[in-house]
Amino acid sequence: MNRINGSRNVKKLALALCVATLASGAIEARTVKVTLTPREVDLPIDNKGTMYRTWTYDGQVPGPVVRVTEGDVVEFTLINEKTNKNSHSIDFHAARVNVLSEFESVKPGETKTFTWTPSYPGTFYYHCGSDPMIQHIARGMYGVIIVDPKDPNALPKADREYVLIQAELYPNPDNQDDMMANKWTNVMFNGAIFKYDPVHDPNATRVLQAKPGERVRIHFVNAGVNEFASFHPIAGIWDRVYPSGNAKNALVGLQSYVVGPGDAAAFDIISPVEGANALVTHSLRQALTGAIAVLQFTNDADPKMGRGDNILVR
Ligand SMILES: [Cu+2]
Repeated sequence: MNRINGSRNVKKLALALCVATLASGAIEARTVKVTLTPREVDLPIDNKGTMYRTWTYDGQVPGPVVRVTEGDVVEFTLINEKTNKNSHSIDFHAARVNVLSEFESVKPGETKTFTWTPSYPGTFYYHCGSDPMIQHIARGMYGVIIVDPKDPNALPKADREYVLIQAELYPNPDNQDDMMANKWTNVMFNGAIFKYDPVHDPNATRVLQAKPGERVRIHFVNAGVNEFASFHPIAGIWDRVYPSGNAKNALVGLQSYVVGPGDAAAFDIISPVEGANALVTHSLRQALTGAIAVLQFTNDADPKMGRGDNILVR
């Protein structure tokens, strides 16, 4: 294109060729490098700072938010540092690859790279799949990958976005039998009990924020490992629910929507009034042991909340 500098007609032809190339999909796709580094570390699992021996991506539970666009070439690298004791791996639910090669376990001290292209937009789960998978996930090896649609107008524009990832807490992370027997004590959003709920835990210091009238999109992932989630906004209604976060799956005016283990959906909510909604898993043993997040609607909501890095509130 840069070398074409002749008459206006030549420029028109060049533009037409360029558009045709775009339409045929032959134009070179954007390459995005994504690296995740498993780390076996102690992290707090409640607002008081009770520590738990987690296995993580990048030392965080959940792992980092991975965000790409439909059609990108994702060049992914997993670095399992030699200081780790266990093999780890990645399973991107947004990927269509060979499970035996791309998702294979990587030993401590080894690195794995593979390339893939997300062909469906949406909100997807990622997790470690190394044996025993139930323990690697229950210890904290999970996160979200958001694949934005190629068409920027496919979804109504969200004024704010938040990520909420649900997971059960098993008190002894070494006891795989308890995980198999579903003996959890609490259900957490984003790796801690009542993390965003000062109503049920006075030690909680964080809430999700937005202004009345704003469209708030919750990227909700159920990392399980065993329980289904019936996700409901107390004192609100989901304006739209998009199973797997895909615009073509739009559901309208729902009170709750079930997200199974290993599944994800995008939930849009708009509040006409100031006040709060409590986002809960309406299975009450789950809600009352930790799976409640307060979404506060105020006209002076912090403009940084629900944007940029603050879509997953640490
Ligand atoms: Cu792992």
